[in-house]
Amino acid sequence: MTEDKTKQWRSLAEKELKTSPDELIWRTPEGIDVKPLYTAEDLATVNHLDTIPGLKPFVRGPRATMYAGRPWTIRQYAGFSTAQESNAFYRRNLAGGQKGLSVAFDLATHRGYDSDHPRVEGDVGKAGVAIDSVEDMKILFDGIPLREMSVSMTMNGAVIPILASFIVAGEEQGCSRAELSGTIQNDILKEFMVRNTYIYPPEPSMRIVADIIAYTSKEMPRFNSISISGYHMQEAGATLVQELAFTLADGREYVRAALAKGLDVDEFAGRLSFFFAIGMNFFMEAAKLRAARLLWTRIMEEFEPKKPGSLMLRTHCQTSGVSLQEQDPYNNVIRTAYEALSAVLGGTQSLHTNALDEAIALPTEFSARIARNTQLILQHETGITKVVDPLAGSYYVESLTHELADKAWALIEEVEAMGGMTKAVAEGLPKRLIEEAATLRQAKVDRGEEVIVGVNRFRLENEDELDILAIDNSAVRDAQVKRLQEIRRQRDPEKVNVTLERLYEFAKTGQGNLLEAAVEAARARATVGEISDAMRRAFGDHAAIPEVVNEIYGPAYGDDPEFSTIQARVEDHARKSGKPKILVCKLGQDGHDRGAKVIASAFGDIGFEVLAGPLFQTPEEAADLAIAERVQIVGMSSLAAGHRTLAPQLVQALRNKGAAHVVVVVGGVIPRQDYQFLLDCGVSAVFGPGTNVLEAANSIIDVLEGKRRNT
Ligand code: MLC
Ligand code: 5AD
Repeated sequence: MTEDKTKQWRSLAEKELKTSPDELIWRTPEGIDVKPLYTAEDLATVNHLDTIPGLKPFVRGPRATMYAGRPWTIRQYAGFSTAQESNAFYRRNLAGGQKGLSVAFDLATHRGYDSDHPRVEGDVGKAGVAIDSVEDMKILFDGIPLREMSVSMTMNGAVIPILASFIVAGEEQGCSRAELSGTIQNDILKEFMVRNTYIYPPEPSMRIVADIIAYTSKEMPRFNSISISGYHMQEAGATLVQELAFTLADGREYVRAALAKGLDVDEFAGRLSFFFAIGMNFFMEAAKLRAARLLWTRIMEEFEPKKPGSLMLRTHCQTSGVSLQEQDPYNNVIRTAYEALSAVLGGTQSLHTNALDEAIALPTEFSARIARNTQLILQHETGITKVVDPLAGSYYVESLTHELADKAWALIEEVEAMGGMTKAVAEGLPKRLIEEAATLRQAKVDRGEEVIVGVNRFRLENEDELDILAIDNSAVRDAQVKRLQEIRRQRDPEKVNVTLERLYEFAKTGQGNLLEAAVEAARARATVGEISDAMRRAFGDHAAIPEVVNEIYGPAYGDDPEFSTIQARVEDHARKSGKPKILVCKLGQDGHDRGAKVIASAFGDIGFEVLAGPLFQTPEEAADLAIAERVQIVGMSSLAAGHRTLAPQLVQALRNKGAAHVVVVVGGVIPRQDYQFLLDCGVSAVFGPGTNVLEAANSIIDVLEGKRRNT
């Protein structure tokens, strides 16, 4: 468009609007100003336009033919209860058109505890499948030929015992490790930042990552050694620029760790893979994937690989969990469909579409089918697979691709100036930035500035109850404990000891490959917990210090009377009865702490005295802390379904210790079906998904002032 035409457009627009079209500019959380009109002029400085798919810098896709040659892999992340139940679920899903597997493990497994460990009582079989040994792993893949099926395993903390058990299960199924195809997440840096299923301190954890890359690059040529993940950053509240930048900076750090092992870059780079979230900002998400490929090529060129495949970013995507809501849950099908379309327009290699009951529970047979069908319909009915990168050349999308890449690159350089991602993580930079973004967003949602249909606008008067998947975790635990006892009875203890000692020596001395040693231990039927403990002895446990950002939530309200009213109420309460003090705690192995952090931060701004408890407490430990710190309220945040076990235990622990006066409230992913149960157990209020923070603060003051016993 010529300058003249642009001028003409501005004047037309002004006439329509009766104000400047600049008023329509949308400033996104990324700090990108999205204009109402893009033209060829916006592409003048964009230099990636003349590229083709399959060739560097791969903006248009890693493959020449993309979905026209082979559609993306429909790979639904799933796992719950026992290995038998998950296996049956997988088989039904595969029969229904799913193409690859993606295993979700329970949190006990993630954190390297066997199911009979006292710290994991509320977690066994809840957020994923319980796997204690090779025997469980064999059941998990019973009747699923591992030679043919590519299997992703989301595992980071206990990555050594899990990958070792998988390798042995493959062998015992008659599939050599060289034939195994799939992906192991093995991305520890983002665990320290946002996901929190780490076990060991950062340094030995980075060695584990490098040992796995070294082992798989030599022994398992079809296996992706890592899935460098931004997904959890976005889930924790990161902007797309932060997600992009920190993920790629993590990738660069892993490449350096592998090179430090003496590997040649071309030996392993082609098997690095990525994982991104796809949220509701439709075009920007597609542009993000295009920008990610562009930037990864730029980063990898520094290492001067010879193989083109070493420059290529291949990724899995998952539609956004946080974008889905408890309220009016069928809306989630629509959200997920748009997000899936965006992922596909961005050129993902593999995709998980979330189920409509995401905000409440794990998928049921029904919700999993609808989620899967969302992809099947995209692949088979829309014609979208027939053309490669159909958004190429769009003024808007190309411009966004360029701008996201620029902004992310600046942040990557910032990380580099700090000495790389391990240092940036140790100094807490990414975590802080992400938590600030999360808190800011919560304020925007609470104020209604960001619209969520069915939650802060167009809310239903009455909601129908949804059938959800309930897991009886004591039954799962009993079954697991039985099998553990059987394994311990049948195995050769001498062999177990010898292999575990060898692993310990490798861990202690820095010599040898940890995965190689763990494969021997797993073959001797050492359990996930025992293999993890052998390394714990050498490495120790990592304990993070909880920090809370402040002055983000309050200022986002400016002088909005809604905020000042509750602030004044809390002040008034403080004058009469002392400043209300709340312990925000996380119990069990549930490390999803975005909600807890946002609450801690917002409540601080509102006028509460806030104490953020450490992760992974037992109910007893939280009660002790509450008493020692003389809090009036304990707010338990639960996102991993442990609330039915852990909340009553917390109430009981406080009572046993003579602190029945301490008010317990529970927030997070709590199905409505469980509210009455929790209230009957002595919980004073329950705050489900979509709760407005100011309303929650108000109800807590109500409870303290005896005006209300529950919500
Ligand atoms: C692909 N192929 C083609 C082609 N497209 N061949 C010819 N023409 C085309 N157009 C080939 C590829 O080269 C490859 O072979 C094979 O087909 C498979 O394609 P792919 O693109 O590699 O797909 P896939 O095997 O599905 O691998 C995708 C991946 C991988 C590289 C992104 O890492 C993956 O599956 N990741 C999934 C991760 C995951 O499920 N994570 C869940 C996280 S949930 P070859 O021989 O080259 O391999 C989570 C939540 C939580 O984290 O917190 O708990
Ligand atoms: N089964 C299916 N989906 C799961 N998720 C987490 N655990 C499971 C599971 N066991 C999905 C949810 C969540 C994201 C991290 O992964 O969508 O938001």
